[in-house]
Order: sequence, then C-alpha cells, then structure tokens
Amino acid sequence: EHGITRPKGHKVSFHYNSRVEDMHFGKTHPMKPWRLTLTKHLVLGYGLQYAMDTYEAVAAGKDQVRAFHDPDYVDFLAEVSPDTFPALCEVERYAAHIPERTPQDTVDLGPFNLSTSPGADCPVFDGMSTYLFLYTGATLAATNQLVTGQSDVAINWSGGLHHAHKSEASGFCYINDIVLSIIDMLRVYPRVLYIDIDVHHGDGVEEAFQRQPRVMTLSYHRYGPYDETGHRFFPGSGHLNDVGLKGTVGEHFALNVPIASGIDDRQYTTLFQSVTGRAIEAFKPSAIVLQCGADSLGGDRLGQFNLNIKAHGECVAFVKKTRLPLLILGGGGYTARNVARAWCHETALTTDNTLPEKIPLDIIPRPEAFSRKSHGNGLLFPPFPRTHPNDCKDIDLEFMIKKLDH
Ligand code: ZLM
Ligand code: CA
Ligand code: ZN
Repeated sequence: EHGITRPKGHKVSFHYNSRVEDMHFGKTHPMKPWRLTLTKHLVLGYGLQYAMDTYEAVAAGKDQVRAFHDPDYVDFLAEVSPDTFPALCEVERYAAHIPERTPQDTVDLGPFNLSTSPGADCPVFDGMSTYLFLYTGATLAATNQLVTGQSDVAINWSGGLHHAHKSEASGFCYINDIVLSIIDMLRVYPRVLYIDIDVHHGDGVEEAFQRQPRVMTLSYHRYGPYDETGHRFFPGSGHLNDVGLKGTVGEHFALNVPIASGIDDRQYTTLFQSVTGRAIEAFKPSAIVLQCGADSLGGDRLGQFNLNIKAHGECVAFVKKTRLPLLILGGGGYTARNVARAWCHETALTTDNTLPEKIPLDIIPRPEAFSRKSHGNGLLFPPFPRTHPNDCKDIDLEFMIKKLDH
C-alpha cells in the first residue's frame, strides 16, 4: 500500500530516540530539535521504516565521550542544567575553563563557552545532558553497525554537530559525535573521508584530525570577508589555503571549498561532484562520513545558499554510489519544514526508494507544517524565497581542482 521496498544488495540502519524532540535551546534560538519530529513524521508517513532496520538510540557513556573530549568537560556536561550551572561554575576545575571576557562578547560566558544568558550560541537548557548523550549514542550505534559489517549505510539525523572542540562548546554543538565516530572507525578502516555539506565550515572535525593522514576532511561552506559588524560568516575559518597542519603528516589531508552567498543548484552540483570525485580518487577512503547540514538549502533562516532539496540530495546520491560503508548525519538546518523534507528525501534515496511528491498529509500528525501553499506543499519543490544574491558568478573550478593535485 505504501509502495516502499527494501533496497537490494545493501542494508540501511536508522538510529533515533524521540526524547531529543522536547528539547528547547531557548525561545528564539535558531536550533530547534522539533525539526527532528517533523523529519520523523515524514519518514514514518511515507513508510520508510519498512525499507530499513530502525534502532532506538541509547545514551552514550561518559567513557565513550572521553575518547575525544576533556574529562572535566565531560563531567560538566553530564551534570549541568540551569539549576546546577551556578554552583558548578564555582567548582575550581571547571572555573579554570571560564574564557576571559572580550569586548566583542555580548553574553556572559561560563566554563567551556556555555552560558545561561539569553542570546548565547551554546545555552544551558533543561534536559541538555540527556539530549547531548542521546545524539552521541545514536551516532556511535550507527557507527557500530558499519564497523561490524551489519549495515552498509547508517543514518542519524540528530547527529552531525561539527563545531564542538575537545574542551569547548561552539556554534550550537557540545559533543562532537562526528569525531567520536571517526575515532571508532579508525580501529577498523585504514582511511576515512569526512564530507560536510552544512553551510558552515566543519572546523571541529578538521581541527581534531589536523595531524592525522588517515582522515581526510572536506568541507563546503559559506566563506567571505568581514561584514559591517566586524564578523565573518561563522566560524570564520575554512579558507581555500587551509589544507591541514603545516609541517605535520596531516598536511594536505584537509580540503576546504569556501563559497560566496547565493550559490545555485547547477554551480554547487558541478563543484561538489568534481571536487568530491577527485578527493575520493586520490585518497581512496575505506569508509565515508557525510554531514548533511540542511542549512545549505535556499530559504534557510541562517544559511545563505540557494540550493533546492533535489541538489542537496544529489550530493548524498553521489557519495552513496561509491558503495563504501557510509555514515549519514544531520547538522544545521533552521527552516524546519525544509530540513524535514530534505532529510526524508535523503532517507528514501539511500534505500533506493523514490517518494511521491504529494506528502501523505492525511496520516502525518502535523500536516499544517507542510500544507501552506506559500511554502510549497510537495516534498521536493517548495518554492524557496531566493533571499541571497548570487555572489558566485562563475566559480574558479579549475583553480579549486588544482588544489587537489599534490
Ligand atoms: N551571537 N538567540 C551553526 C552555528 C552558528 C557568533 C554572533 C548570538 C546565531 C544566532 C542565539 C535567542 C551548524 C556567531 C551571534 C546572537 C556571537 C550564529 C540565541 C540568533 C540567536 O535569537 C537567537 C536570543 C542565537 C544565535 C542567531 N549564531 C546565528 N549564527 C553563529 C553560530 C551550527 O549549523 O553549523 C551546526 C549545527 N554564531 O555568529 C556570534 C559570533 C553570538
Ligand atoms: Ca560545510
Ligand atoms: Zn550550519
């Protein structure tokens, strides 16, 4: 009746726990875990659960998180809540991590770049520990499916938090589940390629493996000069010349594709396929981690690209064609209805299903999220407001590709 079939020749696992849905970063904070609820509604509404093995995620253990993060930071994350925050700030081993205040700071920062001030990128909110250890647990379970050969593709839309550092939260990211996953993969795979199509630079992952020639990181992101407020587009790193840590064996194992605002489907697809194709050819990865941040879509609240869902999905399809073990993660994405559409479409294409354009509004719990004419009421073709000028003109593709030749 639903017309969904299991893929032939490969197995897909889907990792999720609905408890992440109730989390609130704060009233107007752009990161809304509710987008994961909408994604789930579409995935189940279309019947994609019949094409995959679905697993309820369990929380990661502190010991697992310590494989990358500072032990003090891990303890702090495990204990912190709006109620415990003030007392924890007084504890000496945590207080030592309070950053010095700079004139640019608009909020009071506590240890590890966390804050209870409204307006903070990384707020302390109710249920935060539960949320962090759950999205991490889901990524680690997905990773385990791949390294044990039980699945060929594993998906966790609640993961992909690429900005978190060893002992610091950054840009809505607290635990770097991607780094933890790659550390596990390195026990089994000789080489891991990390690809990041979030509109922001995947700085936390790049930094973690800057000395590691067995991991190549490749990020596509908005990058530009300082604006009127003295800021670059977050996080401000990821220049074309940034190719890994100079003078170490990790040099040349980071690749960055900085992009101006307004890039469209045709330009992005050409760029993505040529650069990714060349990276795969040269690096010969044994497995791939793909961060699918949906803030690179047109009409995103924070992003400045003009991609449609079809082009975003073509990146996933292109990577899947390698038939290498593949971990698919979420990331950014701030216009919830479009995030859900993109990630549902991408779940379908990894299972070799093509979904009808007409969303099954009669069986999903929140049909109003997808039925507004002005927002488009189909799966792939919401008419995005193209709010960002195309500053890309003609991208110097030749130049970017030449960067790969060493
Ligand atoms: N101010 N509230 C992408 C992470 C992007 C740093 C400038 C905070 C916001 C943003 C927070 C409720 C991923 C910066 C911004 C205003 C210093 C960023 C709270 C609106 C709000 O309304 C907001 C009061 C907040 C934060 C906008 N922050 C927009 N952009 C970036 C971080 C994460 O998609 O890559 C992966 C998940 N931060 O630009 C400031 C410099 C803090
Ligand atoms: Ca990126
Ligand atoms: Zn982002």
